[in-house]
Amino acid sequence: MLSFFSLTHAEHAPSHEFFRGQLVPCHETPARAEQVHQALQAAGHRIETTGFPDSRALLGQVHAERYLRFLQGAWADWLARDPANAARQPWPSTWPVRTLRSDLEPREFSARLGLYSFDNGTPLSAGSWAAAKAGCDAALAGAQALAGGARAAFVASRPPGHHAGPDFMGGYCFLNQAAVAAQALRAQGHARVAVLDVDYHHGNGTQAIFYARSDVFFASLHGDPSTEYPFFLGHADEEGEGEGRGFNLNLPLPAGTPAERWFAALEQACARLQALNASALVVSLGLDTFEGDPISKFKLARADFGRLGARLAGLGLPTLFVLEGGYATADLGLNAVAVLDGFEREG
Ligand code: OKP
Ligand code: ZN
Repeated sequence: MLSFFSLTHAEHAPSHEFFRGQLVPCHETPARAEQVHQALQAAGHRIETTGFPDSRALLGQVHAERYLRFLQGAWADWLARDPANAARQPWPSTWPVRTLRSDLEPREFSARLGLYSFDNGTPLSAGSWAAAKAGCDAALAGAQALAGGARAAFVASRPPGHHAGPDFMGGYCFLNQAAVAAQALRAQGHARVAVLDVDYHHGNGTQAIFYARSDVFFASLHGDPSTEYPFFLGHADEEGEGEGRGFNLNLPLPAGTPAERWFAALEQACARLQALNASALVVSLGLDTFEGDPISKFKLARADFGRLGARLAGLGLPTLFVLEGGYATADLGLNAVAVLDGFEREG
């Protein structure tokens, strides 16, 4: 399958994250993308690494301008506060939760970081903007490949994007690559685009971006947010609002869910997507549903990823896969290739 991979991902390389009460080495590492890149090459997939179009205009359609301005300048602002910050990671410390104002942008850097974050689990580094933006450019290149007649394409980007909402980062995500891809497909003339999110974690950012829209249907299979991250969105009663009512489908599943039950939920998502007549599909391809994932609790095996790819090919839609999570780094590339090979076998 034609794949799009920007080497710029490596510029996003923070060292530590907060995890279960401690600072630990980041789970979301450059090595993840390297593994995927190597596995794609070894399996003979064609990989484009340069010459991607600029997604900046599309970014302005899925993210707020003031958030984009903040994120693009964040590292320079952090250094301006103290040059020694080059060796430190910034963290938010104050968040504008209920009763506090989020219409104003404080001047203090850590306060702005809190304004534009929903967790303290999204470490920023010097190249975070560059890496996330390059991933969006790759997503646009992938969408253009579909417009050019490709049956499917894979965007092997990192950091992931599905937790990034209109004006916030979180869950290792800064810019929403899948949302950019969906928006690009809309601009190509697809009247309704489906985003199917199969990452272990609910794609709260993507849901938020499209929640009031009927032209982009969002469906997600994920760990039940009553116990699993991101906790505050992803419940079954979230069905969309206004024009978007009926165009959001959450299928939360308990931690520990085995493959058969997961595939039954996938059938529900596929049925809705077909009933709604989507003409193009973006798959937020999180591979942290793998049984060996260190931070997630579903039980998919490598062969299940092939089955997933084959099932999605059966929908018969132009399909863009966008990499999201997946932290069993040594298996990540093979799991990604299993999805793509399963798709090509069937499609
Ligand atoms: C990103 B993706 C919070 C630690 C929790 C959040 C997991 C983000 C997963 N201090 N980590 O959906 O794979
Ligand atoms: Zn995830």
